Amino acid sequence: MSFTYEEVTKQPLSWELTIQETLIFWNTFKESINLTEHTQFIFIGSGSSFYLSQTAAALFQEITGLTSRAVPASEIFLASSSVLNTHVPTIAFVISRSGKTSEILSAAQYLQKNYRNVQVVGLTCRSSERLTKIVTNAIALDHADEQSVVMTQSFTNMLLALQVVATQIEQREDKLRELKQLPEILSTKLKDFEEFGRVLATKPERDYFVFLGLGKYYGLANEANLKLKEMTQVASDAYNPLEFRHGPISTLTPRSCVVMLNGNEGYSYLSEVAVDVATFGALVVDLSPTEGQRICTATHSLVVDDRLSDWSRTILYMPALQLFAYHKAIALGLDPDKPRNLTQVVVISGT
Ligand code: F1P
Repeated sequence: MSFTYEEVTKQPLSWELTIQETLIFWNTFKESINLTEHTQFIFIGSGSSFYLSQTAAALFQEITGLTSRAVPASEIFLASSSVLNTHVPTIAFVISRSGKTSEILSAAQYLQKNYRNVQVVGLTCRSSERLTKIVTNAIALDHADEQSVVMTQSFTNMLLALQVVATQIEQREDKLRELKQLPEILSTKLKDFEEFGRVLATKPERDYFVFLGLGKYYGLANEANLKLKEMTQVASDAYNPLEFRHGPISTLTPRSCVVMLNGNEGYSYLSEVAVDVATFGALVVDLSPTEGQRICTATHSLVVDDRLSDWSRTILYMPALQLFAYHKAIALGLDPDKPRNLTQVVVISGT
C-alpha cells in the first residue's frame, strides 16, 4: 500500500486528534492574542498550504465578519507593501506542513521584524522544525505529518485546526459540535468517496479536467487541481465557476471533464454554468451537499453530506478529490508516492 493512500484514508482518525490537540494548543496561548473589532486575519502558505489558506480565509471571514485574506508566503517579503496594512491589528497564521519551507520561514521572520501590528501564529505538522522555534505561538499537529511528497491529510487537518480556532474566537460551540461530527461522517462515507474517485479516474477518454469552486470552495478547487497535476501530470485547471464562463470555457472539448464543488450558495448559477458545459460536450461531475442540490446535468455525482452546515462540511469534499487523483495515477500506471520533479520540501537558497 502506498503512503499516499494510507494518509488519505486515515483522515477520520487524524481529524479527531486535530480537534482535541488544537483546543489544547489554543487554550495555552489565546490570552496573548490581541483581538479587536478591527483585527484582520492573514493566512500565509506555499503550495497546498497556500490553497488551504484561501479556504481558511473564506471560512474565517464568514464566521468572524472580520477581513481575512490569503497570501502566498513569498509575497510577504517580496511584495509586502501590496499585501500588508500597517494600521490595522493583524493576526497572521503562517502555515507549513514541513515547518521548513524557505519562503515560510522568511515570511515569519520578516513579519516579526518589520510589522509591530502583526501577531504571528505558526501552524505546522512538524513541531521539531524551525517554524515552531522562530514564532512565539504555534499549533503543531505531528500526528498529521506525512511521508508522501504530496499533501493530503496535512491539508485537511491544518484547515480543520483553523476552523476550530475560528469557533473558539467567536465562541461558536454550535459550530464546534458540528466539526466534532466530521470524523464519524468521513468514516461512514469513505467507501462512497473512494468509489466516486475510482470510477471518475477510470474514464480513459478524458484528457482535461477543470475544478470549479466558489468562495470557500475555491481553495479546495485549486488544491484538487494541484493534487491531480502533482500525482498524474494530466492537464487541469481550477476556476471560480462564473469566471470560468468568461473565457476559459472556450478550452473545453468533448474529451474534457468539469468537476463542480457545489455548495448551497450559488446553486442556481452553478447549474446554469453546468448546462453550458454540457452543451459544449464536456462531462459534468458534481460534489453536492444533498441529493436535492445535485447539478441536474451531471452524469457522475457524489452527495457529500446532508447533516452539517456548509461552513462545517467544507473539508469533507477533499478526501474524495484526493482519492480521485490517487486512482487516476494508478490508472495511468504511475506511483502516487513518487510525483515527477517534486520534493517534499522546497528550499530556495535566495531566501
Ligand atoms: C508544501 C509544499 C507542497 C508541495 C510540494 C512542496 O510546503 O509546497 O504543497 O506539494 O511537495 O511543498 P509546506 O506546507 O511544507 O511549507
